[in-house]
Formats: sequence, structure tokens, C-alpha cells
Amino acid sequence: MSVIRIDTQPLAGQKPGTSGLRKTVAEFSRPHYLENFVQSIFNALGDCSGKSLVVGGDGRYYNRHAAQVILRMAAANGCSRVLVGQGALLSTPAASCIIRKYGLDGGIVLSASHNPGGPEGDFGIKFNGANGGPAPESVTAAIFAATARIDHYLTLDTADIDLDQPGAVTLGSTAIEIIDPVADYADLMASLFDFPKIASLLGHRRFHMCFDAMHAITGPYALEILERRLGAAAGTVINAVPLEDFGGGHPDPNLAHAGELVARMNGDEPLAFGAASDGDGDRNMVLGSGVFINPCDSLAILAANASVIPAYAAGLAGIARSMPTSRAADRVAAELGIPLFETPTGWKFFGNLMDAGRITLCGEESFGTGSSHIREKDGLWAVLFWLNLIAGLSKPARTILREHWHRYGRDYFSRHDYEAVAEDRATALMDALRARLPGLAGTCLAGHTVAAADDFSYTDPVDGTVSAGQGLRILFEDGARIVFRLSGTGTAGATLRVYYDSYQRDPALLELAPQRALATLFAAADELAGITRLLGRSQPDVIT
Ligand code: VG1
Ligand code: CO
Repeated sequence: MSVIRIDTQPLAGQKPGTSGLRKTVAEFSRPHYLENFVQSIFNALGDCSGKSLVVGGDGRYYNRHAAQVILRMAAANGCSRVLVGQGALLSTPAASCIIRKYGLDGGIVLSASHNPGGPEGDFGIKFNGANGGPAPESVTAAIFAATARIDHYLTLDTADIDLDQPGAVTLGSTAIEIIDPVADYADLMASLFDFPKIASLLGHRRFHMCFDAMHAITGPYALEILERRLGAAAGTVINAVPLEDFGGGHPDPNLAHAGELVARMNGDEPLAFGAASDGDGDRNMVLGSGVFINPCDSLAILAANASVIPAYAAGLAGIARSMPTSRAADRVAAELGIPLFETPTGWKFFGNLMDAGRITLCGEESFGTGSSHIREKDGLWAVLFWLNLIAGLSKPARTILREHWHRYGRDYFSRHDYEAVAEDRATALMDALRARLPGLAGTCLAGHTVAAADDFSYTDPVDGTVSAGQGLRILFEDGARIVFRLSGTGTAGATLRVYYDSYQRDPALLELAPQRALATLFAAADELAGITRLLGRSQPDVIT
């Protein structure tokens, strides 16, 4: 078995986005495309000899092939040890857990997260560092720079190894360990939450719940944790088998895509609690009976009640949320007397704050919630947190939600996505709006007067890195807010995301439908940015 050197040349379009490099399978299948990017990761890391990595992914089409390619290249580049999930499977949070638990130098996670899979779908690669978290912008920039310089990559002239048998094999001089993808993560969850208490809740004859794994990676994790370790009834986890095309579905846990779960929640025998996760297991949607719990509210509620959970009983250091996420968590942080950090969209911005001990909990409106137990957002963790709260407070999820609104007021929130828009049109809309920001204060739009408007820029309080151009914010005098930004995870055209939130304290107005409560802001956004006029779209494609 020998190392071989393959000549190549830079390929366009290898700039990582919000969460790694995400492209269509067709793009990844182009000659050298995958190899160029993987070698660029190794080149950006510098000397790889003696380094240890974890490799695994969400099981989508191309996952197995990519894992084999990466293992050969890791060996050829001198890595000494590579842990790989059996079947090349690993959820994103499990990969983060394993990097931290075994003190590895990093990991390569194969996933396009909530994007559809299959030969016609998307694929992706993320690199995580030694803290278990997504590479910060300095590292993704170095990887991108390496893709522009590459002239060869290294691999081995060997056949694929059997990734379905747990155990150890040697590839060149690299030790490959094929590990149970679930066990370490399940053990970590058991160390954070009161499993006996959750088990007694799940064993209660009147508590029925459903977890929809959407044929993505969390199936095996949810089966082990919810059904095997916590004793939930068989069948609690639905769509539990990871499929290469997610059963033709869209592994995005929201009301639009988790249709089977929503139907069960509202069926003849309504359930007390429902949850779903995304392609790679880092997102969560939680539902109480008759209520959808917005992720912004979920973060605030977890923070407000964290003392119920064993791992967080000693208190929280601080909370962080992405800028477009509603300010519900800010109200809890203020009451707890702890700092609140507002970061750009994307989990990579939370890592420094957690490493420095400045925050314990963090979240994003895009169904992402997490804590410093790992360095990724964590879908099942959020579900277990909710179950532990329901058990610990002896209250149903919907009561916890309503009591929270009555205590803190409600931050109505909605995100409107305009997908697959022509890139030039989306850019023109954003450019025109950006140019108008300095003169907007004092303008009245659909009854809301603009107090301030800016293009969000973040200075990392730990290392001083500045990330500019992170979304256009319009703040109104009445406390409402609209944010415009372009997605960094799509693979077809551009996606415009428009985020709306407004604050309500009046107890009589806490239970409106969000689309109704925010309706005048939708009109304000259209008047301001000309969404209908410039994009030719009168309705968003997805509303969450
Ligand atoms: C989206 C979300 C963002 C999230 C990112 C990755 O990014 O808005 O909050 O961190 O996806 O999530 P964008 O740039 O498309 O808005 V995951 O679960 O897809 O890795
Ligand atoms: Co994800």
C-alpha cells in the first residue's frame, strides 16, 4: 500500500458558507471536487502527521463514498488515528461529543443538514476543530485560500475498508477505529439530565409523545435514548431508519416538513409532546399539545428553567443568540443578571464564548439550541431538556410556554424565506436596501417608525475578530424589528430570509397567531425593500 500523488488544479466554488461547503451531489461528483476540498482542509491544518480525527455523516447519498475517500486521504496525509462511526454514520452533535471526549484534533462531518438528499439532492462537508465546534471564519478562510492554490492531493492505492464492522483496522500506518456512533453521545446525555425522572414521565400511561427522525441520522440515537434507555413505548420514534434520500422528504424539522408528526399531534388521540430533528441531528422542533414552540421562545424557556436540570442547576454563565433570533432570551438573561451575547448567524460564532466560559446556553431561530456540553447545536439534547423540564416542573409543555409569556411578555417571531431567487435580483434588493439604511431613522412604514437601521457587524469579545455584513437590521420605535439577510447554505440561486419580531406584554394579546400579530411588519418590509416588486414574489416559499 503506497501513498500516491494526484495532480489537480483549483476548482471554482469551494467557499464554505454558513455551515461548511454545501453543494449538489452532481457538483461534488465532478472529478477531484471532493478530493480538492479535503486536501485543502489538510493543507490549511499544516502538518497532519500524528493528528487524530473523527469522520462520519448523516447517511445521505454519497456519505459512504466520501467517507472512504477521506479515510484514504487522511492516511496518506499522515494522520495517526481516525475514528469513524459504524456505517460512516455520525450525527453532528455526536461528532462534536467524540472530538471532545477523546481529545481529537478535529473532525470531518459529512452532511448538508436540512437540505434534501439523494442523487439529485445536496451533500456537504464541515470541518470541526479540537474544541469540537465548527471551524471559525479564520480557518474556513484558510481552507478556501488553499482551494485556490491546490496543485495535487495525496491518497492511497487501496480498496475501500468495511465500515459496517466495529473494530480496528490499519490503513497505511493510520489506525482506523470503527466505533458505535451512538454510545458516547447517549452516555453524555445520561450525564446531563435526570434520566430516572424522564423515564417515569415516559412511563406514565397518560403521557404520549412522538419523535420524528425524518429518516435522517437521529433515528438510531432517539431509539437508543428514548426507547431503550428511557423506556418510551415502542413506536415513539417514527421514521427512525436513516435513508440515503430521507425517504424523499425534506429533513427540515418545521411545521411545513414534519407533516407526519404534525398530523399525529392533532389527530384523534392528541399527543402531549412532539419533536423532530433534521438531517444531521443538530436541529430540533418541539411541540406541545396544540402549540408550536418557537425556537426563540424555546431558548428563553430553557434558560429561565435551567435550574431544574442537573447539569445546569449551578447556574448559567451567560446566554448567546444569533442576531435574527428574537430577544426573548435577552429578557431572561436580564432577570438572571447574566450576560447576553448577540452573534451573527451560524454556530461557529458561539464556540469562542463557550471556550472562554462566557456562556452556557445558546440558540438560533432556525431550530438550533445547545449548550457548552459540546460545541454544536444539539437536537436530541433540546428534546431531553424539554422532557426533563416537563417532568421536573410537573407541567405540560403548553403550560410552561404560556406561563413564560405571562411572566416575560411574548416576542412574536416569524421568518419568511424566498427560495431559489435569481442571485442578481436578491443582491440588487439587498444592495438597494443597504444604501438606504443611513437615512431611514424617522421614516414611518405601515404605522411603524424606524428608530435605527444598520448592517450588523460583530466583534468577537474573546479574540476581537470582526465579522461585518451579517444582516440588515431595521429597528422600530415600538420595539419591533425586521432583519434581511441572504442564506449561506443553499445550493440553487439565492434565498432571501426576512425575520420579523415584535414584543407584546398585554396579557389579552399573548395568544394571537404570529402571522396576524406581525402582519403590519410584513407590509412594512415589502414597502421598504420592494420584495414583491424586485423578486416578483407575492408570498414567501416557507414561513416558520
Ligand atoms: C441556516 C440557518 C442558520 C444555521 C445554518 C446551519 O443558515 O439560518 O441559523 O446555523 O443554516 O444549520 P443560512 O445561512 O441558510 O440562513 V444546519 O442545521 O443546516 O447545519
Ligand atoms: Co443541521
